Amino acid sequence: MLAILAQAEKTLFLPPARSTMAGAHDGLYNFVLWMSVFWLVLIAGLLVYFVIKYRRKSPHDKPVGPTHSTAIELGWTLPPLILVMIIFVWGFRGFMNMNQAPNGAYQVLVSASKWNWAFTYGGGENDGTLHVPVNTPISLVLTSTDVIHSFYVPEFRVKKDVVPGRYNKTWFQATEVGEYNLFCAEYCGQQHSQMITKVVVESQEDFDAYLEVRGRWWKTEKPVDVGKTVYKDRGCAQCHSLDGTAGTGPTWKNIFGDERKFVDGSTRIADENYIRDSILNPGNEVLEGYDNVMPTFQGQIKDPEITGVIELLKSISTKYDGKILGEMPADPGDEADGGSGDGTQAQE
Ligand code: HEC
Ligand SMILES: [Cu+2]
Repeated sequence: MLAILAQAEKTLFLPPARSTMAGAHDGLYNFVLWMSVFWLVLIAGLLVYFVIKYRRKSPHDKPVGPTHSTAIELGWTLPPLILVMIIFVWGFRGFMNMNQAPNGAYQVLVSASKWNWAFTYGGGENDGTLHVPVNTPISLVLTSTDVIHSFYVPEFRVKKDVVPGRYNKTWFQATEVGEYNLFCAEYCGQQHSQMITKVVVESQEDFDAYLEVRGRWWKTEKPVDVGKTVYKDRGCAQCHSLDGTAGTGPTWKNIFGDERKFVDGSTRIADENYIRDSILNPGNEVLEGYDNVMPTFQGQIKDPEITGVIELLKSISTKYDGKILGEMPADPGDEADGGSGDGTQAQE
């Protein structure tokens, strides 16, 4: 959190404007701000001036009541009316523009859940950070799997609620290559403040290359590393630790091969299918001592990613003594045990 604050460009007013919408947004904001300052100074100044000028100077000083003045009444009615109409028309046009993506905008599906973001692109590629090409209108279709979240990128001046059971829409067009913070701007539970990811704005070529890799990234990594990437990028790390520390969810250390106990009293050995079920239907078997708060990853996570998580869990469990996919041939020089962690159990 502090690191994010420190790296933000320091400015008294709005963060740097990095989308096509930001200019109009800031123009209206500054107009309202400076107009308010103008009236505040004028009115407060007149107030002080009148208090001094018309103060009661002696006990016999009796005020004369005000009389009617059409000119003054029109003077305090018409200019405010005109100013408010200017703000209304200006704001309404901006609002319509923010809600109407241009034709042909590139569409990204945004799925929010406690407490991470998932982005799905046209070819079914998905990721936990949002990549977009620069100078291209991006239309977002947003939905939530649990509670209300809100998609917020300050530099783009885009904020849209993400509501379960419906699709909200918004759009933006980034104007500069770079990385920007994406926040959840709707309090959504314990780890709301950690629900942060990045928007990576890149050239069209870099974006195409990114999508190409993203469509098959698990083929280029060992399953255990795929598992580690899933752990980080899909937000599993928000609730699960790898080192034995308990969090919102159980640690992943030493669960593979263990007998798990559920709130209804039943038990099950944590094998491959158990892990798969836990990820796709987390509500079916809720572990004893934990709340049923894990979001489902059905439709978001691909089979090779689940395999990756399974291999990762094997690699950090002393209760598992078998092979780890892709690990054995990878360390021929290492006399250890293929990564099961304690060096006593692998007998392959
Ligand atoms: C919001 C917190 C949260 C997030 C995010 C989360 N989980 Fe969980 N997870 C839990 C909780 C709580 C439990 C225990 C309750 C239950 O069984 O549903 C659990 C249980 C599990 C279990 C069973 C563990 C055991 O000890 O038997 C697995 C496997 C699992 N999660 C995998 C994942 C994966 C993979 C991800 C990321 C793709 C993930 N979880 C993301 C909270 C979370
Ligand atoms: Cu949220």
